[in-house]
Amino acid sequence: MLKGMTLTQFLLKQKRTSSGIDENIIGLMEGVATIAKVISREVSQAGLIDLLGYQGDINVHGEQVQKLDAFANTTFINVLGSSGFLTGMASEEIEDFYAVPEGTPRGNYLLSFDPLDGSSNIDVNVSVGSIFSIHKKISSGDAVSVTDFLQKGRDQVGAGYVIYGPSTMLIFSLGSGVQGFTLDTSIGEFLLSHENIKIPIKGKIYSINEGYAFMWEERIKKYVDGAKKEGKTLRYVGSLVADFHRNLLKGGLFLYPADSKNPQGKLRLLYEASPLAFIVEQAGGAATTGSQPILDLLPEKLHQRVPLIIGSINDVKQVEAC
Ligand code: AHM
Ligand code: MG
Repeated sequence: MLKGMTLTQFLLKQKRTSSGIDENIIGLMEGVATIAKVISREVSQAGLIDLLGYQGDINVHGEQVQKLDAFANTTFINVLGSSGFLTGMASEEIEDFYAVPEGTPRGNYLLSFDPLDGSSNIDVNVSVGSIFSIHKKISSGDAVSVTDFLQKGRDQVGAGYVIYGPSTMLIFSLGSGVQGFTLDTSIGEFLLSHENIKIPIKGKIYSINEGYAFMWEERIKKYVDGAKKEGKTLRYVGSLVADFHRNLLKGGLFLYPADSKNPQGKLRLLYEASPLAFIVEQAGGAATTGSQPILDLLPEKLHQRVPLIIGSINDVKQVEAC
């Protein structure tokens, strides 16, 4: 029973027992935790202070006001960009990848991230999240290249997300189970609250934007009709991390399939689908495009979109059977 451990204590313990965890991964995860605390602080004050303006607005101090997703993106780069653990970063908010400049300490890892997913929900005080994925650099030489980022999800060294909800939680896996830490704001520490998370093999919840039903392919219609007949409940926040997190703990299925408007799907492979697929498989669930496991896809470009069907293993199988 490790509950109550700080993140640092937990990572040091994992390092003693798992050969894949080195000081750089510990430093990287500590960096992610710092980023989570900074973004959490800003998000929690979003309704109070003038943070909701668009980029280009000027606040009362005469300073440029950043949208929160731009703020979150900058926080990732400021905290980890010169940490010495990374050679490059790829973000949903940046067109090209960020290469750690020459002369700045570099490490052997790459971080792909969505700094603030679901940010359209912030204005109405609905939970949002950050999602991240860690790979090892594979190209030779010092410079990072785009192929370093275009690795299969299965080759992730680790992945996770932060949910900014009633409490802030950091959920991650370094390849041996999924752990959940909750931020105790009174001491500023993430404490282990959800040890070795397992997703129920079958859930009662399905999560999909049913407004798009007229654009779905037949098998999605068939699955959703079946789910209703089985008496399942529809829960859809419209904020991926919130929808995924609920289903991870309670069991269920999240679907953002390809449809006639988005034939590639909407969600991004590198920063959304792949890290959550890593988490769900580590928790005993599954993630598919509908025809292939998400983790087996070899990305072709940084901002590639993908259909995503993710959650309890029997529910994923049920869609595949359609
Ligand atoms: P974003 O990356 O622009 O924030 O969009 C991703 C969000 C997810 O959080 C959510 O699952 C999805 O978009 C909801 O899309 P829709 O409004 O089409 O249902
Ligand atoms: Mg996103």
